[in-house]
Amino acid sequence: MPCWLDERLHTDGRKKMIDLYTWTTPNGRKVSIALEELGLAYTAHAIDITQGEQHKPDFLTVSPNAKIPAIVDHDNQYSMMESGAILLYLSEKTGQLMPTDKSRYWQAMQWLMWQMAGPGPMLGQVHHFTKFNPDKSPYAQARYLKEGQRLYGVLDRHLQDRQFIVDDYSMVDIAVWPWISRFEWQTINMNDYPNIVRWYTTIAERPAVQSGYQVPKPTGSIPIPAT
Ligand SMILES: N[C@@H](CCC(=O)N[C@@H](CS)C(=O)NCC(=O)O)C(=O)O
Repeated sequence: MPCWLDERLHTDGRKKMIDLYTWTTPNGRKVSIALEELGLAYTAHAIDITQGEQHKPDFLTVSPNAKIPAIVDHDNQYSMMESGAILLYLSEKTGQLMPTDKSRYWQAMQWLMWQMAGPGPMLGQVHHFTKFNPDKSPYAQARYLKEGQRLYGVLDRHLQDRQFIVDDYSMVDIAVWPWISRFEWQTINMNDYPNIVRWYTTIAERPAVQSGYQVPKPTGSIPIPAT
């Protein structure tokens, strides 16, 4: 059973260690997938960002920037926003999913920062200008799609001779993967990125990814490119 589907309390009455505040988006799924991979018991709270719930005062005490995801760890009362920081925190807490070798660690950090500064915000703009903008803006649509395609190209070349982004499967793959899972919204032709398809479909088969993808509510199966 996925960790988040359990009752809020353990059978002995203890409160679960981590509260996760999230929605069915790439940044939210990074953290639910990481929690599933690590097997940490958590309670998922849906913050429906389409209804403005991210602006409610209670949520702002956990996430002052009014965005999901955020966590509270009842082990130490840490409260954190920003998905990259949360992934690094969970890795340090458990000693898993980041390289231990120093040079590999910094390689991983480099690609994590790339995700946070590149695919995250840029593909987010692609979603808005190609899918949601009711007025259509050819300039904005072309600008962000071109940058999105460029970032796909960077990742595809990097994966040419690697199974995962840095050595073994890590927080870096977990950070990038949910953004690629929106390739249909992004109107990306996955046939142009065969190394990404191989990497993406391998990760999509992981049970923890399949569970974490459906948090905080089921949204249908993971999109798989028809190549
Ligand atoms: N840099 C932040 C970005 C978080 C973010 O943009 N979250 C989006 C959902 S993916 C959100 O909460 N949007 C609501 C809003 O902008 O009002 C992170 O990685 O956690």
